[in-house]
Amino acid sequence: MTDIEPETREVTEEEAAKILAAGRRVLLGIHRNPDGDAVGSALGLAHVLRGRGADVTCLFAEGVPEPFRFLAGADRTVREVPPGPPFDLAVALDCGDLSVLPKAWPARGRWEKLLVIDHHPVRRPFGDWTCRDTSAPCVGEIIVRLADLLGHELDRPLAEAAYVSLVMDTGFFRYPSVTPQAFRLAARLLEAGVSPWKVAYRCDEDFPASRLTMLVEVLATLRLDAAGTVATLVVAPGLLPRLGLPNEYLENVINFARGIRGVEVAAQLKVNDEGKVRVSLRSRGRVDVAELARRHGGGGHHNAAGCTLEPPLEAARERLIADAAAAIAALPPLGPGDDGFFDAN
Ligand SMILES: [Mn+2]
Repeated sequence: MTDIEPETREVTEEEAAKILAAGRRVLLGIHRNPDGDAVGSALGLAHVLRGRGADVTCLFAEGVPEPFRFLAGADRTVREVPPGPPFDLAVALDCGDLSVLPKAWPARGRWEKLLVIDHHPVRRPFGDWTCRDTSAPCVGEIIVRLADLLGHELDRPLAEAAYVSLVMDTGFFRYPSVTPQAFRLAARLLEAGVSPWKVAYRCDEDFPASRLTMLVEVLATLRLDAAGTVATLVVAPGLLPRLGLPNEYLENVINFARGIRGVEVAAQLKVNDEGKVRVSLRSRGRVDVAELARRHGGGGHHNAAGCTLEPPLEAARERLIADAAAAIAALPPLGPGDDGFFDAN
């Protein structure tokens, strides 16, 4: 899909709710390499719209990642859009850029209007309308507010989906994106029947043994550069298929690299299905890795971002290390008594 919409109009949540309320045949889509927020926000919104009688197609081109398959509606997603009349409304969730939509996303013509619901700071908004709250820790939070506006009672299927969004995008309430409002939302979700241990267990503590084999192999690729301020990890080509392990189990492995004392920027590189080098970036807080990612056509948040580089992998690694080292060198020096801890959203 190449039809970027320069005429994107920012809409309020009230307007977005009206747009959603008018949708009869609705297509929901999420970004590639879907994470818990993408999955939770899409399944939560699908549940709300179906409750209103809309005909909802939930496009998960890569299927539902194993840890999130317990969510209601996970079994009603499709990998490609079935033939049929055009959708009157398409909704893209948790997508900061057009390029993160999957290849299976249909071109305009299969849908009439596109609403983007997102929380990423962006440079190139797309779609006919965007409903964006960069202060929301997850898109799931926006979905709950939209459900409130639509008069949908916060029931357990919606609450569980939103809770998955919330915990997965905040690292279980770790990150600076966590606000008092996020905890108020969490309280409402628990009151609606969410079991925090069930979600933590399904999402984080229920994996095949081969995940640990993968961890051993990936962590063995650790390289520290720029006086120990840049850490890189590489996922060897073919590693995951060899172990029979889906992509989602790579999630958060990079945090081990970021956690090394002295590291400001961590990067994890992996050759994707198209032969490009997919890079995940994490910052301890002083460096804006979203800015680093944008330089290579990617994007994300201050502390967590991603981009795609040309192969070969080792050359991409060197380029990234040089970029990250330059960004770190440009940081203002630490003041006396400053240990470098930085709390930025
Ligand atoms: Mn998100």
